[in-house]
Amino acid sequence: MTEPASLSTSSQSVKSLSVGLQRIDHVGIAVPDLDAAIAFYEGTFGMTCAHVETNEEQGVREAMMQVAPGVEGGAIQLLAPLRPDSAIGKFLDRSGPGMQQLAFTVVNIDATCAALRERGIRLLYEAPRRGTANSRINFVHPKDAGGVLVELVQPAADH
Ligand code: V0V
Repeated sequence: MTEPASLSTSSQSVKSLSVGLQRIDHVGIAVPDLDAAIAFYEGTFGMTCAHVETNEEQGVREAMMQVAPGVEGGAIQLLAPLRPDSAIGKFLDRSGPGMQQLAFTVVNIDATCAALRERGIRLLYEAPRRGTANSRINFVHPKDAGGVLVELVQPAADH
C-alpha cells in the first residue's frame, strides 16, 4: 500500500529540515535554593539526583535529576544562582522560580548552530561553551524561539 501523498510529503520535509536534534535532554528550572529543591523533587516525586556541579562561567550551581531510572525517563536540571546578576539570578528576580529553559540533545552542536544560523536564528554564543558534565552548550535567544530559551547540548564523548 502506498502512503497518502500528504504524509510522505510531510515526512520528507521533516527529514530535510532536520538540524540534528536527538531528544529532549532536560527541562531547566530556576530555583533559589538548590539543596531545598533537590530535597523537594526527591521527596515529592521520587526523583534521583544524578549529578551536582558548580559552573562559575554560567553563574550557577546545578543538579541533574533523573525523572525515572535510566536516561529514557528524561531529566530536569535544577538551577540556582551563584550571583544576583547571573542569568538565573535575573530570571528569579523577574519571574520567580519556575521553568527557565528547554534543552535538546544534539549530535554535533557546531553543525546544529550553523544550520540554525542559516535560518536566521540567533545563537547566544559565537562558539559553544562548557555545560554540565563537560557537555558543549549554546542557546537560542528566547525572542527567536517563541519566548522559550532553547538550549542545545552535545554531551561529552564519554557520557
Ligand atoms: C529572558 N527572557 C526569557 C528568558 N530570559 N524568555 C524566556 N525564557 C527565559 N529564560 C526574555 C525577557 O523576559 C525579555 O523579554 C527578553 O528575553 C530579553 O531579556 P534580557 O533583559 O536580555 O534578559 P537577561 O539579561 O536576563 O538575558 C536573557 C538571556 C540570558 C536569555 C540572554 O538569560 C542568557 O544569557 N541565558 C543563557 C545562559 C543561561 O541561561 N545560563 C543558566 C543556565 P521582554 O521583557 O523584552 O519581552 S546554565 C546551564 O543550562 C547549564 C550549565 C547546562 O545546561 O549545562
